[in-house]
Amino acid sequence: MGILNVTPDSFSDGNRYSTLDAAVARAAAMAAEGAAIIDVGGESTRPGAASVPEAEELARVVPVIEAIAAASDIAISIDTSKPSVMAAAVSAGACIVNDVYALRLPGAMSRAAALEAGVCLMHMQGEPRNMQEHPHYQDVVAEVSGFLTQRRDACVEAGIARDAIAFDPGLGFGKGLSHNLTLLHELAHFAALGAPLLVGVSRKSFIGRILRRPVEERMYGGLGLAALAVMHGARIIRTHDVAATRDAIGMVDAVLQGIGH
Ligand code: 7PJ
Repeated sequence: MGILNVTPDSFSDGNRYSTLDAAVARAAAMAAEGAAIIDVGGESTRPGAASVPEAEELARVVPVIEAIAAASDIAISIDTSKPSVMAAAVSAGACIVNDVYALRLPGAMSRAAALEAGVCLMHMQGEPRNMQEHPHYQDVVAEVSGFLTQRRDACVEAGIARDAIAFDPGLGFGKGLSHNLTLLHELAHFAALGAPLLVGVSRKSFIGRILRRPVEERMYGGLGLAALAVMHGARIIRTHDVAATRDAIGMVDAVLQGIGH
């Protein structure tokens, strides 16, 4: 899953048309590098980020999704928590709803069910504005997996197909360093919950804390974790660095598949 952030700061000059062109070109480049899914996001969920008004989020993501869908048949996911954005994105050509709130906002779950989209349920403690202030768990693996399976049960109850649901432990979302490392160490537990497991570590700050690297120097650390995640059963890796990630996980996959024997 290649990350396509469509926020004014992610493409240099902030002009809507050049931003659209740049976003579509970036999606095409990630597809050529071997992405299977393009994850389009118009609201930053980084720690401390403010929320974006609905009209602004729609204006950012809908034209980009329409343009990608017109140019290719790659799967498109929409990284949003707002029911209206989910609906507009699916109308524009997205087929997956990737929600860091796991469909907890009012109306989100029923909307996702009505859209018949795939959904990714991610765990987050708190909300982006304050989630890194005091992350706290008794047993992070049990609490995150309990949350995900409860959300899945609620989704199935709401009419979402069980096999349309993926899980994500939400690395960096209301987690301290030791929580992130524990979740990665215990990933096989999440893979065994019976939903495809999505993992996003690309450029995240806990990599920077361990390796003492600024954001632009975290790719190798992320590749190590992507390989670890696939080794322990992850099926989807969300990344900014598609070509490098494909090679890293391609080798892990070859070992797991026993290619060459
Ligand atoms: C994730 C995400 C993630 C899923 C972001 C960033 C912050 N969606 N959206 N999983 N992260 N499913 O890329 O650093 O880890 S935005």
